[in-house]
Amino acid sequence: TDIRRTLLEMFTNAEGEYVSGQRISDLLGCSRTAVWKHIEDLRKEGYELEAVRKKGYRIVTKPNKVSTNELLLGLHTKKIGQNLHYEETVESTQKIAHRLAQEGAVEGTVIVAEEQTAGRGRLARKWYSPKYTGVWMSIILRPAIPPQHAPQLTLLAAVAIVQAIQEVTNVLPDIKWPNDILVNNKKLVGILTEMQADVEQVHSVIIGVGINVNQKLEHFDSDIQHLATSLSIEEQKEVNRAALMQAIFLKMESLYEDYLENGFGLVKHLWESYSISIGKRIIARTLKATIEGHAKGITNDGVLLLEDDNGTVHHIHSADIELSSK
Ligand code: BTX
Repeated sequence: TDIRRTLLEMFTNAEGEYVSGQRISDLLGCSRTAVWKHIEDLRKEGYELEAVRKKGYRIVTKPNKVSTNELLLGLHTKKIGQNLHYEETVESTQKIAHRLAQEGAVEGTVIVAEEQTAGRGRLARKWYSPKYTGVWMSIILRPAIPPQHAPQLTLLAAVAIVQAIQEVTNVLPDIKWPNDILVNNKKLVGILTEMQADVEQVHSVIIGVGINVNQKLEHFDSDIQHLATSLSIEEQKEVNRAALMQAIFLKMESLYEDYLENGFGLVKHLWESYSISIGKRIIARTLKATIEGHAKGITNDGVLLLEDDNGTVHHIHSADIELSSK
């Protein structure tokens, strides 16, 4: 696989021009026959390679996949994304992440799939994850923090994703507490943070990220068509999923390093700056009650502070919120 990566790097640098078989075999230090075999392997992975006598090989199209090769090529993180588990079809990447975390997977391990057949949201809701159209991944972190701080990592992930989207596309998303990323009030991203912990200490935090990237409106199931959107709907062109994921890994790693060193301050500040709900009048529906009032901000634990009309400040740990029309 190292050889294959070098080969891909070579073709990528050639930017669609031919690379001669001789040059490849010199650079890889293997025979022309071995080169041909590696080319065949790449073809099996979905790369379309053209071979022309006396000119050599050139890459015509890359597969529309977020395979390990695509993700590792040019990835400049230290940890996040460096250990990758790639699958075509899974029930849920969260499920695999839980198992791998238990088995001792290193920090920064990412599980990515082209499709999820039982992708999940919060409270046992469903997350639609159709094939080749989105980013469906779970990231394993192992911060030495108490369990009640784990929600901070949801907010950290949200900030990293917004920044990455702004870098890779022209879309300017908003964050809705606690875990939604919206464009024009439609859901673009869902984040689901789960953890393995005892009372005092987190063992692992598993951040599940679902991003609608290249779906067209008609790809969405009818029950979410009115409330969902994708990057390509907003951009009106296809977006490279691997490039987006790489940008997320980079942003996330730098925020995470700062978080471990200096605490939640920077993430909190950035998160509040991207949030559409803070400073507004909102309605929060918790499992027990519906509360309307002014969203004052978030605490250091990522808890939403909601002041009702009697001046009572409620600490909201989990709820669905919407902007109030009053
Ligand atoms: P949530 O509970 O906030 O949102 C779930 C709700 O969002 C659903 O009830 C539905 O209304 C709507 N919805 C479902 N699918 C989509 C979609 N593709 N786009 C927009 N809206 C949708 C959000 O939960 C957390 C989702 C995390 C998903 C990731 S994907 C990788 C990882 N694996 C896994 O099983 N879950 C996470």
